Amino acid sequence: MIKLYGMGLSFNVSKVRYCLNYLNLKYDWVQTNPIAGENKSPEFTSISPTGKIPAIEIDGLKLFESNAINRYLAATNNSPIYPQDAKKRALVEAWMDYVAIHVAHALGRVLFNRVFAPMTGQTVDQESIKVGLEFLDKYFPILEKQLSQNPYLAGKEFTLADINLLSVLDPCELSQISIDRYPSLKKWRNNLKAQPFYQKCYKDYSQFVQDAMSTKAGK
Ligand SMILES: N[C@@H](CCC(=O)N[C@@H](CS)C(=O)NCC(=O)O)C(=O)O
Repeated sequence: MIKLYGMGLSFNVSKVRYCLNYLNLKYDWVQTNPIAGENKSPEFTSISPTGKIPAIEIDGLKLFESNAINRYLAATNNSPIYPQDAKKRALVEAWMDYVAIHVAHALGRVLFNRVFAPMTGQTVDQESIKVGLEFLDKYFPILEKQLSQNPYLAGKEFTLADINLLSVLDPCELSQISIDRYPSLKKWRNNLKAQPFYQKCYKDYSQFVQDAMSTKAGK
């Protein structure tokens, strides 16, 4: 049985859960909460040397980094969401990288300072919020253009790149980030949010936060 380590508040964990669901793979979800320091234990760092969630144990392999995990899951299941064709695969990789390196980083600034810092009593950095929003104002139009010309991020087919972006956008409402100005992006998102792989595991992100605050465990 696959073991997935992480907690619902992490959009990187959601990313892996969406992929597992899409591929119809069953897994045990081992709740691991960085807010409670559970990512520092020797047991966990033997699986994820960076101490970051998500991590996974599968077929004797201990793997971390959400995109690497999803690539492994899709590749070992011969799924077209990670195409075999080198050119198609390269485009999927390019959009995965763009989302993970640029979009997620900018959104993470806003999420951290508007949600996690107040939740955990850390200093809120207003400048970081401003910079994050400025970057998103540059990145969202690029995603909008791509999705106005293609049904999916990497082209005609649904791929890992879509799972990547979908999960990264999950905290938008909670972080007061609106994508209303981007109709193609919004339509693409609403369409995917209605799919079974998403519906099966998505619990409204704000509910995760409320749970975290009420239990103080963040699970
Ligand atoms: N690039 C990593 C990012 C993982 C990440 O930042 N995880 C956060 C939660 S979303 C975490 O574990 N933070 C705790 C820490 O860094 O100590 C991935 O895609 O898996």
